Amino acid sequence: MQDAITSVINSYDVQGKYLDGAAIGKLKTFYSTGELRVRAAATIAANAASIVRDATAKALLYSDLTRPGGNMYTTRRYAACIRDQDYYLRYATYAMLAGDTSILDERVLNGLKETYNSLGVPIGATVQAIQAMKEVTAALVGSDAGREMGVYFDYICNGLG
Ligand code: CYC
Repeated sequence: MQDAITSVINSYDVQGKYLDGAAIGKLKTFYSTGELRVRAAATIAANAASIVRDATAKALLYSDLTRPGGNMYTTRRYAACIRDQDYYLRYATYAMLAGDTSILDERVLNGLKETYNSLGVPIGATVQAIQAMKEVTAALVGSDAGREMGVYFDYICNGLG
C-alpha cells in the first residue's frame, strides 16, 4: 500500500532525483488537506452504519433484488450485500486518508469482478449502491471532503466495470 507521500518519494527515488516543484506541489496539496481528511474519516467512522443503511434504502430496497430469486434474497445474501457495502465504505475512507488508490487495487478490487460474476452478484446494482453511498457521504461530510471521497468510490466502480 502507498500513500500520497510514498508515491511521490518512490517515483523520484527510482529516478535518483531530488523533489522538484511538481513533487513539492503534490505534497503541499496533500498536507494542506490533512485536517479535512482526518475530520471526514472521523465523521464517516461515527456514521458508517447509517451511511450503509441510507444507501441501501436509496439504491437497493424493494427491488427485484430483494424478492425471491433476487441476489439479495435470503438473509444470508442480504447480509453479504450489507457487508460488502461496509467494505467499500471503509476502504474508500482508508484510500481517502492515504490520498492514494493502491490499497483499493490490492485489498478490494483484486479478483472481485470475477468473484461477483461467478456468484451472479449484479455489478450494475453494486455500482448504484456505491454511488448512493457517495451521495449520502457527501451530504454528511460536506462538499470538499465529499468530492475527495467520491474519487475513491468512483475508482471502485471503475474497477468493477
Ligand atoms: C458475496 N462478496 C461476496 C463474496 C466476496 C465479496 C469475496 C463471496 C464470498 C462471501 O459470500 O463472503 C466481496 N470480500 C468481498 C470484498 C472483500 C472481501 C469486496 C474485500 C474487503 O474480502 N448482492 C446484491 C447487491 C450487492 C450484493 C447489489 C451488495 C451491494 O444483489 C452483494 N456479495 C453480495 C452477495 C453475496 C456476495 C449477495 C453472496 C452471493 C452468494 O453467495 O450467492
